[in-house]
Amino acid sequence: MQTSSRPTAVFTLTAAAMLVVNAWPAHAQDAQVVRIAHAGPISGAIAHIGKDTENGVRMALDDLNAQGLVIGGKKTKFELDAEDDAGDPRQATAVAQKLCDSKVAGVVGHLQSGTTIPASNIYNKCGLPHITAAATNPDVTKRGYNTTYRVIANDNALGAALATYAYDTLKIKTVAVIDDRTAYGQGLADVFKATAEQKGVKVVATDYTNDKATDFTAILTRIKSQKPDAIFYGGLDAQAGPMLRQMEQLGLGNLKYFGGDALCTEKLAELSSQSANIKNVTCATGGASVQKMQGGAEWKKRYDARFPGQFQVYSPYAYDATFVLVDAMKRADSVNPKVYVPFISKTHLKGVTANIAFTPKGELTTPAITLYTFKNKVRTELN
Ligand code: ABU
Repeated sequence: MQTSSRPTAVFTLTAAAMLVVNAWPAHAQDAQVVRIAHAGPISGAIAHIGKDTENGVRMALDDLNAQGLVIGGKKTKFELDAEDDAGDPRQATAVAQKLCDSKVAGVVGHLQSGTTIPASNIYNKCGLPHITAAATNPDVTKRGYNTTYRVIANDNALGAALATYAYDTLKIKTVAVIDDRTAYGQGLADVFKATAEQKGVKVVATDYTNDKATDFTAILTRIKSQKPDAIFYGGLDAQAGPMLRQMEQLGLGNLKYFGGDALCTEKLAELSSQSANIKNVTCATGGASVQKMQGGAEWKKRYDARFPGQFQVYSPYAYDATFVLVDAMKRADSVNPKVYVPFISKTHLKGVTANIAFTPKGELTTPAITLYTFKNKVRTELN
């Protein structure tokens, strides 16, 4: 507001109130608070993964606030709006609507494919951009919404890399495939199966569970009779942990075990009750290992100091996703989604995880994959 428009000596009640507002120091009038949301499961069986991802956003907002950014001529302070979708598609759409209505400036989320896909329709309708740091089903970006982006490799890359390693390196000839019937688990299992079969691996059994199950003895007993070399599991660490333990108990501790990023967590050994079977795991994540990320080692040191023992997988991607949103705001010189959304597709950002640029559909232009196993019960990079 221009100084010349300030009232000076008019003593009606309205004018007096205006005087108070306009008497604020100029720098305070030029400040704005911008809310960025994280949406993911902060309760339930994979709350540890959701919390890690939320931590990434929190750390990014602290770092951005330390920069004292001025956007649209206003000193900008970012605040986190932390939302729990409990890993439930219906709760996720309710969260998405709430974030649209409350006019946050952008969203990092959701974490799971089954929550991200329905939520993305709502964000697109209200023009609110969201960037997932974790949901890997290819369908997340299939509709080509200009409000949906992903900063991690998708399941086409993860499933194919795992099947190729199983056949080419570990010489697996037969495999049993289990999935949890989620958009992620089923989709990843389908890609693994298709690539494995193409290579000549025989799929001797397919079976299903769900993302709440804890007892897999019936499935594993059925699979045992087929004598596979390996099991592929499309699902989360909350199921993979007990499954690995039960495999050992049923005499299947000699089988190789494959899975994607959602079971490739620091917590898998603990969830398997420290099963010796964890050494048979090969899992894949959709990016470089944190030690090999361009800013990873220094970033991880800061993360561990701030959130001791909480690192799982996705926090560096969530950190970068937050920076992608704010980088677009800076280039647009606006925190209004309607103004800055078109700038996201033109991102060229040197992130912690990688140099980030997007395809027209909102996927990374150069996604990477890393394979891991567990040595001495610690997640250890293979390639
Ligand atoms: N990418 C693993 C996280 C779970 C999901 O995509 O559903």
